[in-house]
Amino acid sequence: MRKKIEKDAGERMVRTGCPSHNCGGRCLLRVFVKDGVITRIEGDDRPGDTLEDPQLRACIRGRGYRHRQYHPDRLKVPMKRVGKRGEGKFARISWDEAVDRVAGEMSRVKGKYGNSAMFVPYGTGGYSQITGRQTAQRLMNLFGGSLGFYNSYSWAAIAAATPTVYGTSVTGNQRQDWLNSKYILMWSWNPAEARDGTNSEYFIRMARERGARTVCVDPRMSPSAVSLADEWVPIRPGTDTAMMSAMVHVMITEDLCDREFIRTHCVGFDETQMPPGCEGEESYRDYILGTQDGTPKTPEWAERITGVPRATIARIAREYATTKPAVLYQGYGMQRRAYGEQVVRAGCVLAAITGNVGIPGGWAGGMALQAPDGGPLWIVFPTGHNPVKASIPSFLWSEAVLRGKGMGPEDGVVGVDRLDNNIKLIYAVASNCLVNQHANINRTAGILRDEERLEFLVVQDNFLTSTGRFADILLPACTQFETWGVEDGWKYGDEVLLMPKIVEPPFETKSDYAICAEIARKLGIGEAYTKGRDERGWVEWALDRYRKTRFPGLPSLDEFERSNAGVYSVPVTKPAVAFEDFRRDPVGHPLPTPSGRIEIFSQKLFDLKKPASIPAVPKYIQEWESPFGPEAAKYPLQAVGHHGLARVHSTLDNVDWLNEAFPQRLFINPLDAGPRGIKDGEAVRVFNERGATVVPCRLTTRIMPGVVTLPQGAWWTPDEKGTDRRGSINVLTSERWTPFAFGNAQHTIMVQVEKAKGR
Ligand SMILES: Nc1nc2c(c(=O)[nH]1)N[C@H]1C(S)=C(S)[C@@H](COP(=O)(O)OP(=O)(O)OC[C@H]3O[C@@H](n4cnc5c(=O)[nH]c(N)nc54)[C@H](O)[C@@H]3O)O[C@H]1N2
Ligand SMILES: Nc1nc2c(c(=O)[nH]1)N[C@H]1C(S)=C(S)[C@@H](COP(=O)(O)OP(=O)(O)OC[C@H]3O[C@@H](n4cnc5c(=O)[nH]c(N)nc54)[C@H](O)[C@@H]3O)O[C@H]1N2
Ligand code: SF4
Ligand SMILES: [Mo]
Repeated sequence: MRKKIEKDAGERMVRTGCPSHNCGGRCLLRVFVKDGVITRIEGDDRPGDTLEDPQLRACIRGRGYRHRQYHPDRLKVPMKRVGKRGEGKFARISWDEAVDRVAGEMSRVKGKYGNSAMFVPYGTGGYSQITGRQTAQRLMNLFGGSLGFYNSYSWAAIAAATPTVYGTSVTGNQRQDWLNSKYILMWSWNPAEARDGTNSEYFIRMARERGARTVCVDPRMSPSAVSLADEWVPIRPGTDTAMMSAMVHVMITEDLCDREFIRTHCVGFDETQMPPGCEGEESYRDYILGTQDGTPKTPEWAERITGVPRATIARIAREYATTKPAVLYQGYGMQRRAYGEQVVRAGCVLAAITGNVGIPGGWAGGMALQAPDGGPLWIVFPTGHNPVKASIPSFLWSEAVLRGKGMGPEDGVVGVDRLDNNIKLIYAVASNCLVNQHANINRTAGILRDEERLEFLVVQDNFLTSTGRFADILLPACTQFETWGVEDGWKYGDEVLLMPKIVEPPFETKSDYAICAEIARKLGIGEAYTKGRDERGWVEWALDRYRKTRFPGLPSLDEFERSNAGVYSVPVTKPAVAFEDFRRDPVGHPLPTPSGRIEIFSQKLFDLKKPASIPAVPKYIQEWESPFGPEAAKYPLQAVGHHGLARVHSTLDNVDWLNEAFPQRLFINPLDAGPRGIKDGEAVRVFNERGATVVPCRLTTRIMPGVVTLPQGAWWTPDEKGTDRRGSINVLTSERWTPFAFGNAQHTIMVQVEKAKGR
């Protein structure tokens, strides 16, 4: 059947990287085109699918992409706001007028306030190098710069906490090495649903076939728990550090730690190895045994907090400590939470004290960028130098709109002592992070509505998103099938995927690059912006870079295009193992930490003198919204907004196929639904003091009692009373950030659920 389609007269097939939009993967698609229209999308067909170089098999989102590509609601022409900001009323304008207006506002704001009043926010929709936010960042940088940001909505706590233990985030072995493992703890990790590198779930499956036992620790019986795990351990969200601490308690009392490795490779485990000047301070062992605080972190203690039976905790501790080599993989859900730094550090410490660091089949935990050099994610479209030195944590942009001037280190500001401006102009490209994906939508919408506070907002997207509704100028970007791009792996793998322009941009849409280049021309910096290159020219530039720095065998762009291979990959024959040298010779190959060793006790954190929120050893700290706090009286249920299969964040929420397969639902346990009189499929109202959403529910024992979940990313759709009608989790989430990383803690919230009145 497939062959027949391929042979259709006039039809051509193009292999390309999936547009993917920060979906956690990078897959190969075969796109069939007839008469300038995409008619069908299929997956990787490369022969010789091996463990060393597996096919990059597409998921339903990539395969169903046609219904995004040809969606009737695509933005077609430039528009300007005609109603009040946020009302969503727009009128068509010409490209000339749109470009004039954006360039004019950039010049005005620069003249009145200076460059530091402008901002290009976090936004991950365009991930093919020559698309997305970096095109606007280059424009800004050439125009004198804009307020910068650091960290991400994905990995803030894990990326900040991992180096406090290891001095680096490159703590991951290449994934083929999982096949050497005998025991894999998938902690808050769900690669069968929330992709974490194309093929991660495949390698886990292969490891199991070779005898590894796999355990999933997650409040949800996630698709990974169902399809990849031998055991599901439901855990109360935000309490993982308590379970990990109790596991250490078992290991200490039953003498299961790798004492020799601790002695030679770690600091701060016990009183014999405290950093100079900290000799009398609480060591990790002290914390676990309760020598100073009087609370031994026993499995009994942890059972009350985590809901995991003490016997299970003790058994998992024994299994992990004795079945070697073992992997404790940390997903990002557990760190997108209050005090998310602690669980990351605790997981790394477990790996260290069991001696699983630096050995084949082991795993150091934490951020786990791919050894030996951090893997992909390291060449991007050149945004150039940002002359504005100030930078804020990505999540704190709304604070910088409200009260930027004067914000300093206590708000995570780096590069300057204090910000000299509030944000006055935002240029959002491929970002729904101003509204939909940011926390506390009702609050954020209020901030954005104020036209005196934020003076100008330009949004560049494929659709009229909830962020777009607040735009003063809306610019229609074409999709990634309609321009040139290039991709590397998301986090793992050694591939380069070519994304040739497959069809023409429809209506008046243009590529992100072309739009920014026009604005640059208007501002008199057109030449500097393009350097004479078009989108294809920049792809050629990127391939040259990859060839020089990582992939000497990478073909030229012409060859690559002619071959229609779509992907260039380097087989992994000997998977790299992080910290191998350090393991062998800790003195000759010290870690880039202050002590050169694995820092179970961090003097750097100790010196911050915030022991209650940033302790020097990893500790369980009750979250600021918790079933154990007073807030639970009104809002007794913990709510998580997990990353579901149907979407990439808010992208693809409007695709009918995906909606049909995975309708937006609140997942709730029958034990919580029953007393509330809620039946399966009924509409429920989920609310707290920040907002409310009405959405149908799914009763399921695949989520533990006391916890509900609503897949993140549904488009905020408020009714006339302000109640969201689509199940958008961020009407409920909090803008409060984590203490050390200044990261988003969007998974930490308490809510109440009731039967919806009326419809
Ligand atoms: N299908 C799909 N895949 C994606 C994405 C997508 O939008 N859709 N997004 C991609 C991106 S950008 C990212 S950053 C990653 C995100 O990847 P993650 O952040 O790892 O994804 P989450 O779904 O937030 O969390 C993973 C799991 O942790 C569980 N969890 C939540 N809180 C806790 C907790 O306190 N303890 C424990 N033990 N488990 C907890 C959730 O139930 C979930 O099953 O995914 C990538 N992959
Ligand atoms: N409650 C809660 N909130 C979360 C999370 C969570 O777990 N829970 N996860 C967080 C995480 S990990 C992330 S990464 C963020 C993601 O947040 P965002 O980076 O904002 O991602 P999306 O919501 O997918 O929005 C991307 C936008 O880019 C547009 N787009 C796609 N391709 C292109 C293109 O080529 N050009 C242009 N101009 N536009 C394009 C899409 O239409 C879409 O509107 O969300 C965060 N928000
Ligand atoms: S995992 Fe991502 S890159 Fe792969 S097909 Fe799905 S959406 Fe595309
Ligand atoms: Mo993310």
